[in-house]
Amino acid sequence: MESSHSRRSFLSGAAALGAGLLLDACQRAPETPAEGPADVTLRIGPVLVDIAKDHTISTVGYNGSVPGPLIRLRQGVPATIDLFNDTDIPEFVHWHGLSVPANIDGAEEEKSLPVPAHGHLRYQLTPQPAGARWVHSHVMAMSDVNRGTYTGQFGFVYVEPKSNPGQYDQEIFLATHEWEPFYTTAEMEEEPDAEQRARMAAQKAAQKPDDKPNGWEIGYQKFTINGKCLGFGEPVRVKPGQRVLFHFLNASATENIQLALPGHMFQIVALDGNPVPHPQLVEVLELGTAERIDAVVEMKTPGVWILGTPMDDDRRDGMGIVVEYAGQKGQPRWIKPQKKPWDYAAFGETRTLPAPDETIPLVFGKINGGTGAFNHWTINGKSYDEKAEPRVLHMGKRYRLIFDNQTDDAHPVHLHRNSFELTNVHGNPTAGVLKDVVVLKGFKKIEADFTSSMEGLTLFHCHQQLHMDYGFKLLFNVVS
Ligand SMILES: [Cu+2]
Repeated sequence: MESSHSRRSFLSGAAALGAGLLLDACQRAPETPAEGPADVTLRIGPVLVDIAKDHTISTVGYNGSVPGPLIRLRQGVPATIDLFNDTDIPEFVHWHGLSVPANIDGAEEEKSLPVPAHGHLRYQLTPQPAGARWVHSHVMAMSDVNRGTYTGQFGFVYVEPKSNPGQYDQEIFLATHEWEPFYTTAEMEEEPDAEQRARMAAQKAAQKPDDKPNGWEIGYQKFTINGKCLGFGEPVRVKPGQRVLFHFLNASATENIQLALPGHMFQIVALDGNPVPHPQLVEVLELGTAERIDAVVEMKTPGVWILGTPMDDDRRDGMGIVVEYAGQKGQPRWIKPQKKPWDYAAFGETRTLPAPDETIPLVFGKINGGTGAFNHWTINGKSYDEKAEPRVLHMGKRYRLIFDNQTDDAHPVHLHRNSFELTNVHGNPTAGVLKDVVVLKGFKKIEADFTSSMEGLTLFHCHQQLHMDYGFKLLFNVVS
């Protein structure tokens, strides 16, 4: 799925379609023919992925490939979507980062239409906003690490803007994913800063003797970019002097990652598909689960390089891809990058934002599961309860979400069907950075504003699958 400026053939009919088609959820048996060809067809089914030499993963994917096909849509141009499910379980196909009605957003909590087991679902979708979006399974996995985002059900959705600046010579889509998950008691924590250390010590001091220890975490055996371990797939082929636009997607179920390309800097132009006010040059990218980064790299250090994670073990287990300049040979090189904290606010601007109409504090908590069990997660003291009434929000009102992480874990939190504007990151005011996922590191606070222009159920949750499955969800209902 690397590159291609041309649109895929299955989209050729998109422009010709009128906007008059209504939602048509046939949900009939697959043998019932759909009327007219669809612009996008996704078939959910078993797939074998050759991730390395003599190493094949058996999973579920879209259209027999992992990642699924690159879906190019045009901003504001309605597209007919056909979803087929060749598996034995109902699926939800979530359009991540797109503003679509709740019934086609692909989340059970929002009462979206499922793709029935061995069934079919057809509807029309108007792609908004432009930029790097993606599609993935949104089923709960709970203790079954062969479901939901642990599988190969993910793919890029690129919504082409009405006008494209196109300041690049080559466009490359790269999606990371991990395989062969296992339960572990090891916590993968970054080195804490002074504030985090103090908060951890205070939390430890407040522990009672009968408090349970940390429950299960997830580890992985294999790491891939575009379904291949480092060195197994085709390299990214570049020429000296080229400007290459990389679209990165962290399609992990649970991991927040870093990526670097020795000898090169990333000019970050968009976060979660949205252009940033202040593009910055960075050496190391940081992507929480479900985040996207668009970055331009000037190819001016000829050689054969590893674009990969700075985590030596994970890179050895596959997290990387070779970048090869034309005419260059030899072993791909890796140089450890400098450590520098990731700062969303570096891409923002200083501008006074309108005061919100309402402020919504969201305090994240953890209830340790204990040995051999799962931790539970809370928002404002409560785990998700499907019987609880959703919190009512009003269309057109500006809401300020105050994410307050009172745990030592990092949480990539996601709001469905909307983008939010970061207004404060770790105490520093900012503006202009629009995202749909933001990572709350241990004990950190971030504020973000959003104004919903669409009514209906809107899910907020941690994108770490294990956290989402065990309570880290909250449902809003936007009314006019
Ligand atoms: Cu989380």
